[in-house]
Amino acid sequence: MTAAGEDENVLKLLHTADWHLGRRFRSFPDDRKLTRARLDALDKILLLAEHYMVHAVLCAGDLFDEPCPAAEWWQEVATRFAARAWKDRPVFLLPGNHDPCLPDSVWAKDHRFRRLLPHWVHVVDREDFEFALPGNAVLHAVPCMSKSGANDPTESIPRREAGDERIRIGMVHGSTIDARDWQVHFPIAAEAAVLRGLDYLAIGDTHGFRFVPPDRKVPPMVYPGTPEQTAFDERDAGHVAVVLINRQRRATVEKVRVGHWTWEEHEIRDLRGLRELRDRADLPETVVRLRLDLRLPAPEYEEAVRLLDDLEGTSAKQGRVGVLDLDRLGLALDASTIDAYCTELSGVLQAAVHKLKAATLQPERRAVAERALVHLYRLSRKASGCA
Ligand SMILES: [Mn+2]
Repeated sequence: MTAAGEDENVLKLLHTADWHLGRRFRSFPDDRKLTRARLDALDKILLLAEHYMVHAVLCAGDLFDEPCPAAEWWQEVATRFAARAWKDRPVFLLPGNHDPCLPDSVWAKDHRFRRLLPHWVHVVDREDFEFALPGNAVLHAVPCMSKSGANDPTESIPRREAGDERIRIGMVHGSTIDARDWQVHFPIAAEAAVLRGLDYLAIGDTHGFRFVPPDRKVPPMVYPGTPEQTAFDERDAGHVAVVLINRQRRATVEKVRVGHWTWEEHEIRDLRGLRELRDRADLPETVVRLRLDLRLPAPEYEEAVRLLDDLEGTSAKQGRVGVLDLDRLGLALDASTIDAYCTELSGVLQAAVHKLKAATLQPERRAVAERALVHLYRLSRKASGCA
């Protein structure tokens, strides 16, 4: 039996990080969809905060991709905050290593961004930042003041004093010891939450949702990861953490999906794989890197080209994939059987087929020769009346 009210949550937080607003994705032909999606994620986060009726929103750094982002980014952020009629739900914005609190940065006290923010949005612009939260709780947050550093930011958080029964929340940005990324900036000790006497430590930097260390859930040290994935190698990106803390100061963490885009890499080695990919219903919300290792006889080659056009789109029609990084060079014509498909051509053109077939064996001429053979194949099909 638990005493009445023991399990009641007295503090609810939404913890997010690594928005990377303004980031470009130049390897994609239409990268603006991904760039804009980052602001849409902010809207979803704010709606989620209302849905869960959290007491505060913690934004643990790298909110902008650089310390001096273009005006369109900070103006939009300010507009989106100002659109919420929040009074008793403070938001805390922490500068990270991508967007450190430099004198000329967006976080500077005299920057227009600061003046556009509603009064309940607080920029953590000093190392001894402290803020009282409901439920007899306190937030200690430590910003990045430079792009790199060797100090553990949690060392700036005071340890729990004897007799201090408050819920203590920390927020920092940096790498933890077990981070896969070994170019470590602002290293954070895996035991920091225990050492500082924190009941929850909100961290930012790593883009996948993660507990640190993975097997310790109390007190939790959490990376929510980026709300909208930024690269193919990120695991478990696209979330925020909703944190519920009860009277006994015990925090439970719920991982909540907010990301719109799913990122996938595919290496296709047969036509069936390409057909299956084309027929998937979730492609509009998917970022696909597609590599091909296909050598096909003329009819299948033609089908593969049609499938790739469906996926990528043409001038006349929208592609099925939301954002596609496609390298068609991995699609090759198997020219060994081409004669059998070119029987309707005139003698002159059949001679051309033979010459081109030989040319496909020379690496530097292969691509051009294959394209020409495909044209001749189409001609032959037309002549046979089945085009
Ligand atoms: Mn970072």
